[in-house]
Amino acid sequence: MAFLLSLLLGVYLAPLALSDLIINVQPEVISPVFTSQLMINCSVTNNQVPNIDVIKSVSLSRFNETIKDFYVLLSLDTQTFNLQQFVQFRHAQVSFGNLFLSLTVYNPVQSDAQTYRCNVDGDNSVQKNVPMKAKKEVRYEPNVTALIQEITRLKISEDIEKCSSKNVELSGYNNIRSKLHFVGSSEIVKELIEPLTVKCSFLASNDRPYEDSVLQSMYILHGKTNYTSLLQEFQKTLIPESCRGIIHKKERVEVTLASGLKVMCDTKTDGGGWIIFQRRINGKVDFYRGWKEYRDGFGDYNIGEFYLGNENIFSLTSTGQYDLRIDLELNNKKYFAQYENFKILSETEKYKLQIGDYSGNVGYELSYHNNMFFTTFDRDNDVHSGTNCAERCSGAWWYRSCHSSNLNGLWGSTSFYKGMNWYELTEWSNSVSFSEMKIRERK
Ligand SMILES: [Ca+2]
Repeated sequence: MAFLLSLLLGVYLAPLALSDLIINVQPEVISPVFTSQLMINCSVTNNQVPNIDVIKSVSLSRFNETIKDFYVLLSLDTQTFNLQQFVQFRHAQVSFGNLFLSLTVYNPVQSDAQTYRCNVDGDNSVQKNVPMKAKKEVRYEPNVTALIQEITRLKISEDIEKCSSKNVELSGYNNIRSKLHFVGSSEIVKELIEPLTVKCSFLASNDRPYEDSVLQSMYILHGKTNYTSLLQEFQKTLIPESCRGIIHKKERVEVTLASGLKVMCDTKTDGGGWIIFQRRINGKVDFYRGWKEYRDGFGDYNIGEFYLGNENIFSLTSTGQYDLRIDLELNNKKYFAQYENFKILSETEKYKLQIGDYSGNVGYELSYHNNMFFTTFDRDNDVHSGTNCAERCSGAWWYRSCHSSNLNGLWGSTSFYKGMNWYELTEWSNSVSFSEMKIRERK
């Protein structure tokens, strides 16, 4: 039925379709940098034009500013197919056929940006040499911004299918100054004046070091998009979702995530990409605190000691699968424990700890605390009746009855049960001298 309908429509519409003289220019705007060719095409549709029965010639003219008139570039005698060329182009190609004429100018210059005109000349039953004209203007865009220059450089240096490994620095924008290290593939979808698209994987870095990031792909548009809005796009893309992909020469770097949460990333350990949520390196921050502070977080990135807050840890781990890594030091030796599938539940579930399989070299001293609630001196959620373990152990933890690890305990303490204990390493009467607890989303 649909076929029949379209057939009927086609038959019905065909006589209504207007035959015409058409002029096409591609592109309509030329620029010294991007335009490698300009094509002007004259054609007559359906082999006829109104009021002309016999077409005798098709010609192409161009406006000349000096004489303020059109002058003929090419003329085709449609009876003999004899083509006359009145102007010699340095780099151009002419093609013609049954009632069409086409001129392609390579590397057009500013003087090629003019109004072009197609002429058809012929006879009808009452009149001879009836003219018909169609005009189109080619405009010139000399304004090449710094960015477009960079794109051009990129375009020149690239390997059509592959992005070059050359570093490309976007200049002219003080806050960004991104360096693009292209490693992926690139595709220029449409060049010239059409929006230009470059698609690549690359590492971008800028003056705000924590926003260094690896980007998977990127689209650069120019033409109707102006410079500023393009760079805002840039900026937006540079805000990371997590510590994954943050590449930086500093091993610990503060990053504001897309969620607005400011975190410290471990960019080095086991390939980096870790969000650190607990860090103790110098004892300058008091970790003996209550429920609300452990919920919301405390400490200072500049001092280097902090707890990111249970609410934040819950938010982060409530979507996706995370590994937990604990890095410890004692007597200048480094140790680590790692757990798969780490998460903590919400506040209504008392930030219950959930961890999976252990690996590492310092013992699974957190396993004892699996499925325990978080306890602070002002919120006793442990299973030790008659005792608040946080109070007894001078910390805040997922205490059971009470602990085999106590990394929020007293800095440097050798008092039984109260220090930063990790039983296999310190037993209950010594403290580690460095602690970092960090999470990384599984790929
Ligand atoms: Ca208790």
